[in-house]
Amino acid sequence: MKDSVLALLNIALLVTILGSFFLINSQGQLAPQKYDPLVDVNDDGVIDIRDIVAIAIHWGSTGYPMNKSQFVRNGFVNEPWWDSGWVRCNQGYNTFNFNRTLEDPDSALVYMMGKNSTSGRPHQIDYGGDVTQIGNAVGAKWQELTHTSIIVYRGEKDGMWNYVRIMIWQVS
Ligand SMILES: [Ca+2]
Repeated sequence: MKDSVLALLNIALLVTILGSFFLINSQGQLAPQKYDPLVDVNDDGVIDIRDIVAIAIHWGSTGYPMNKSQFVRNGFVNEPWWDSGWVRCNQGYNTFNFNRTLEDPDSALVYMMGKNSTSGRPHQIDYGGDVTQIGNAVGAKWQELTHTSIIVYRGEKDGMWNYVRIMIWQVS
């Protein structure tokens, strides 16, 4: 009796899963769902049958769970701890202050992009400064990350880093 109830539940679950593949939007077309990394079991960037197969192979196994949603929240998938947005960057030294305190600058990941204009495309041309130029004349680099600020040095003759966007993740 118990086995037949479980079998019925498994069939109901299978029907629900298969039915979700065929969600139809108001135009009568298959409605693509927003990518959710939590259901991308094999982490290949696609939600497909391979993810379902991976689950099916391990169906019924037990062990210590990993809180994947917590992992994703603390990783790079979600918003950074601080995001400067696109801000003007002058030639020479620029100090950008955070609106809160960075817990541990020694365990932070800093990502910086540049643009030559507000409508330009993001780049990292001469990221870190072109050391072949006297005094790092072109490019930009960040330095002196503290609990409350970061400094960006932009080359005195640089024309590509008029705007910067700095994103920081706390990785502990
Ligand atoms: Ca996948």
